Amino acid sequence: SSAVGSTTMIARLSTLDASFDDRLDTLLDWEGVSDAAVKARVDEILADVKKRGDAAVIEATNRFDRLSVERMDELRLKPEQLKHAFENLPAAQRDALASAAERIRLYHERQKPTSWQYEEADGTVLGQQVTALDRAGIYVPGGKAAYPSSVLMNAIPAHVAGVREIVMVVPTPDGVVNELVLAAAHLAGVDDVFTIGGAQAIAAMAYGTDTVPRVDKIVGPGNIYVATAKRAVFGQVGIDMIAGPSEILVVSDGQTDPDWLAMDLFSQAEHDEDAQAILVSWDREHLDAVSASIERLLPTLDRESIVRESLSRRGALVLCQGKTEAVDIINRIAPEHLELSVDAPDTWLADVRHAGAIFMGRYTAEALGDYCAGPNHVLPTSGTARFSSPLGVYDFQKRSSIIHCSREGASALGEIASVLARGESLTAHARSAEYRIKP
Ligand code: HSO
Ligand code: ZN
Repeated sequence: SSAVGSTTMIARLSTLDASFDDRLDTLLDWEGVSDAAVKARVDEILADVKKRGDAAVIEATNRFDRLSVERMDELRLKPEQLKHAFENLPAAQRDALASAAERIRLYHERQKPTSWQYEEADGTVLGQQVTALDRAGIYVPGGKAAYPSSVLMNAIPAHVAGVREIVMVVPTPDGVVNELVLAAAHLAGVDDVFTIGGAQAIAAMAYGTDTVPRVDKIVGPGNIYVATAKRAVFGQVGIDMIAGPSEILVVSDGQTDPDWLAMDLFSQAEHDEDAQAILVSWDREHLDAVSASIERLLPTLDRESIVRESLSRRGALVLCQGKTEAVDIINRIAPEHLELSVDAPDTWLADVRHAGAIFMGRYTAEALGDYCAGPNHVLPTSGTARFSSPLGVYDFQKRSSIIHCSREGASALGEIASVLARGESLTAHARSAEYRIKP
């Protein structure tokens, strides 16, 4: 490899190295959040909120967020406050947020599944009816990880799905409110906002208190306390997923500007030190060029130290032998975000089996999808794209089966059911079915 490449702190891998598989596995290895001490503390908070409701929520909030409130209505925002936050944004922010919201809404409208029915020859009708959840709860982290874009991405699909009531919780440590988050909540159709966070907020939404309504599903990212609490209440309520650190895999054919690719890698790496950014190409000189761009651009970044840490811990520039190997790597990683920075990316699509979101061609920076292209940015991480999908309208709906037998149909099914029921020695089933058999 070149001299330029060797000065980079980002790992250089080649599929020809004997150690390639092991090194890639080590890079990908991510231990999900679980910590016995955290679990014990979270269980305590959950039990306290379950037992004492609002009083426990108020106490925990005062303690963790350094507040001194006495009543729950001090921790509740009115719809007018959300509207006010939106209207008072600088015009550029307001317009950008509104166009992002509109595009996200349009995209998710397409996802609405339809109810369906079909009729058999004897008049029996079978089908499926789709209904929305009554109440969804959206967790929004406080502090530096409070992304207004994530408010849109979590709440808009719920709204489009037809959820009757969308509750949002967002902690305000030291009483600091994030106006952009409130503005996004206004645009996304959030009904009720409570300024609470942590395990106490998850407990309040899962069990309900005198003030906080009990929800049917909780979505949204949070710290280890929030993730642990979500895991613990799962079953009582639905949850979306337990997200791992953000990841991007870029595949380049060598024809994209190396500076663009370096910045695409940075854009994920700047989320946090555990984020993962990997570039794969079969063009060695191109990898050298991207490596040089990384070195040159790194000192210009606002979040340089986070990016450096992320790239040196979990980043890699991978030299492969061609398209087939690149596709193998994609499907093995099952990345949250995949950029296909190649000519004719459409010809790759059929081979990509596992990826949360696929960004096609040189112009489609992941950042465009993170904010405003339309698709959701809540995506399966840590290889879970093998079995799960982006957050969407379907996460806020459920399906009921419909069976409507005609006289004839019931008779025909009665014959079958009777035999099967007797085989299971469930004779009340059998007799119930037999009553419907026409003499
Ligand atoms: N890339 C993040 C989403 C996000 N980016 C929010 C910027 N703001 C999800 O992986
Ligand atoms: Zn991002």
